Amino acid sequence: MQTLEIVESHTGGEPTRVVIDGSFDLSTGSMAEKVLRVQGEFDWIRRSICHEPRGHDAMVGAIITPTDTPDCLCGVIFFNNVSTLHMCIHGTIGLITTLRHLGRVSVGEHRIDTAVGIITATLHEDGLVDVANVPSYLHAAAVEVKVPGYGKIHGDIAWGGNWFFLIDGQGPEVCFANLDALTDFSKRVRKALQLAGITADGMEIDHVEVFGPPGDASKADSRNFVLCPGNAYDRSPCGTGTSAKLACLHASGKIMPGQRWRQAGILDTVFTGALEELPDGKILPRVSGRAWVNGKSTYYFDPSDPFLHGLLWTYCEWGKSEEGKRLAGYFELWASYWRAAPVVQWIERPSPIGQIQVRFLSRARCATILP
Ligand code: PYC
Repeated sequence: MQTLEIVESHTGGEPTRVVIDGSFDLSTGSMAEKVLRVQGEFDWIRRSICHEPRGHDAMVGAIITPTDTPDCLCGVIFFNNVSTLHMCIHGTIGLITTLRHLGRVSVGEHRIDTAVGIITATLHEDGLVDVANVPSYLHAAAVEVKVPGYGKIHGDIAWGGNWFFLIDGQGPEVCFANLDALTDFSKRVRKALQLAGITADGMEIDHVEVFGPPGDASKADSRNFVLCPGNAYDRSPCGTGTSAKLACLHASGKIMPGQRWRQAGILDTVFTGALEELPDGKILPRVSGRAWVNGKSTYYFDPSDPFLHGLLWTYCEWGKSEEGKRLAGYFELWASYWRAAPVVQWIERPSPIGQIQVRFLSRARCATILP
């Protein structure tokens, strides 16, 4: 029977499942080609890890790959409940902590190949991991977007290994009690960006990061809430989001090389950031945090299990228009390719567009829930 070996960890509350063994081969091709293969041929690995019944929406996974890039320990491809991620710092901290747990790395610097470039992770004796990230930068400052229910919101668009829309001091107060309100606000912001056609040079801004004052100013400089692409919130302070924040602070002259920025997340766990200036005006962020290994699993793939690769659970928002219905038709074709059957639900909202939610379940499960 097919199996996957997984080591589990969390970094400041955000989980990472690292695949350490399994029956798949990613030994050839560039990192970009490997990412495409993970998105297609090996998407079952992502779904098995991040979808129910084994996973949940906040789950992040990582596949270790060989790499030809000189001096690199390995390659890594991160993914979440909707797709692959460009980069992930909490996941890198989890990866290095996992490899140390397995006796595969020792204290010191390790270069790692990712979908967006080479990063360097430094493991310290006490378990702290520093990640020197990919070059980061502010793309556009104080971009205005009209958000239904909130009016005009201003945010910065920045790259920190993923694309972020960073909002400071607007929207619901950034505290754990406001999780639902922060999620709703951030989803509306992302939708408004999409509807207004605001992108980062054509790339979707799929993370929204809202900032407020820290709960305890002796421990952090700021607290954030980060909405991830699949609508889960980051339990950690989000390392790529912290990198994007460092780029914005640097662009507005609020932080200098060598200064420290302590970013708390919504659970008040903290990542510490600092930066170097690069000759092209970008910055090189360095983000530090700790992870804890908290499990090890063998996944079994019994062909008679209707959910062996997880519930295929996709959420999309299209206008309730002929175009939307046509796209829903494509989904049905796509689902039949994956031997799943979609349940299409129309959800009416008081917004300029209607929405459809498409849920894919295996045929066996659908038979029991479809009217
Ligand atoms: O820590 O960079 C990060 C991250 C990205 C998405 C979730 N965590």
